[in-house]
Amino acid sequence: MKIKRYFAPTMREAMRRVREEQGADAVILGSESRDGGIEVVAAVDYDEALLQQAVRREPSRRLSEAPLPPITEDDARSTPTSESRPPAAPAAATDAPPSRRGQLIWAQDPQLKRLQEEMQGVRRMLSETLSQQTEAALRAHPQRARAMRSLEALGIDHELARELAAHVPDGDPAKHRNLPLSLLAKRLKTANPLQLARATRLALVGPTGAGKTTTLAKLAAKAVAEVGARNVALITMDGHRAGAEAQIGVYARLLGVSLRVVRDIKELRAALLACADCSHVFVDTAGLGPNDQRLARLLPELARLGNDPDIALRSLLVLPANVQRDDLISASARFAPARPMAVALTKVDESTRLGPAISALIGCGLPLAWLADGQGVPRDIHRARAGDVVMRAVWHARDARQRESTLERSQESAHA
Ligand SMILES: Nc1nc2c(ncn2[C@@H]2O[C@H](COP(=O)(O)OP(=O)(O)OP(=O)(O)O)[C@@H](O)[C@H]2O)c(=O)[nH]1
Ligand SMILES: [Mg+2]
Repeated sequence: MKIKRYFAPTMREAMRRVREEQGADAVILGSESRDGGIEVVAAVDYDEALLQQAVRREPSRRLSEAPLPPITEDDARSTPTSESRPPAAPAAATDAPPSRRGQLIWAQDPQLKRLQEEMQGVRRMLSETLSQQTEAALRAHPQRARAMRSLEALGIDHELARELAAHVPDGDPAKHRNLPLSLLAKRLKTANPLQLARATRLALVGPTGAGKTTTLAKLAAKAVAEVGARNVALITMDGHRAGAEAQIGVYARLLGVSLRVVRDIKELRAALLACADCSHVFVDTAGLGPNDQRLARLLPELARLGNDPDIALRSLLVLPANVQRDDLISASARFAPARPMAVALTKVDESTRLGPAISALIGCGLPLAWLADGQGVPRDIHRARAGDVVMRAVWHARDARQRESTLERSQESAHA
């Protein structure tokens, strides 16, 4: 570990010097205001075991020697308070032999916890101040303010709307009228058609009732139209819930394709190998609640089947558009262990505003592959194109506004 002290007139300048000399991996061990400037102690090749060993030698100095997480640009703008300022790590730590035995659990140290909470408070305060400043700057700029309003009217998340509106330049407002929408379309990732076409072994995962089985039937019907029923097979992992097997059984019969029911990942693997002659295989998974341990076990196992070259199973995350952005974000995090290649957004027809779903997709970074807008199989499914999705969001918002004003008018006339 190399420890070095930096003295600069401001924290920002000190951080710049640390980064210049020690690079982005430098860990800030402490900072202190003195002699009209800031002293920062930073280390590279930092080994927590070395530091902990030194701490065990001098228990009374334990907290003060605790390392802080790397400081961000935002933190660098703050001046350390006397309470949140740990002094530098001891030079003795540098020559201690590495050891991990009897490791101190830093996160459980109550004083360190308090320090972390203070740091988070400062960070929150800084980011709020910055966002208020940015907001004020945006509001003072009529075109950006208009852009923000138009994005928020679609249901786009406030932060994202602000970020996009900041790119609207000065000048002729008529020229930039559609710019916010095209900026939004650019941010929305859509699935690569080639990758989608190559994903011929596809498992549909997603929250309960999201539309997995219906979407599977739609995709299978498309495949049947392309390659014929003999080359398409369905597998379901949802054999135990009442009516689940019957539901997919109806689709299999209507499409004239084979259906296998499997109980676990081992049987799924065998079934996929048994379908080697089929060019397209679709796997339906059971709707399991967020706290169901079977879901936690299943998802990484599906991802592992993707690594097996004989199987190459891919996952498609099915998410309903008619729920809140936060629900979609938490669902995408919950299903991340399956490593989904893309998203099928269902129930678009039931969603009054598409902005929350678009914001969630941009937030989670998964590409959008399909839009489903009804129960019709296979009619109500469409390949997602960013421009079309944004235009649909505009129509939905317009319809929602019209419905709201009709409702207001009818309420007014009822009161008259
Ligand atoms: N309006 C509308 N309804 C849909 C859409 N997709 C699915 N549904 C309906 O949503 C309900 C649930 O669909 P399923 O396909 O059974 O959902 P699932 O994810 O398989 O459900 P579980 O297996 O119970 O988790 C059914 O009534 C579907 O007809 C859609 O795009 N629009
Ligand atoms: Mg289902």
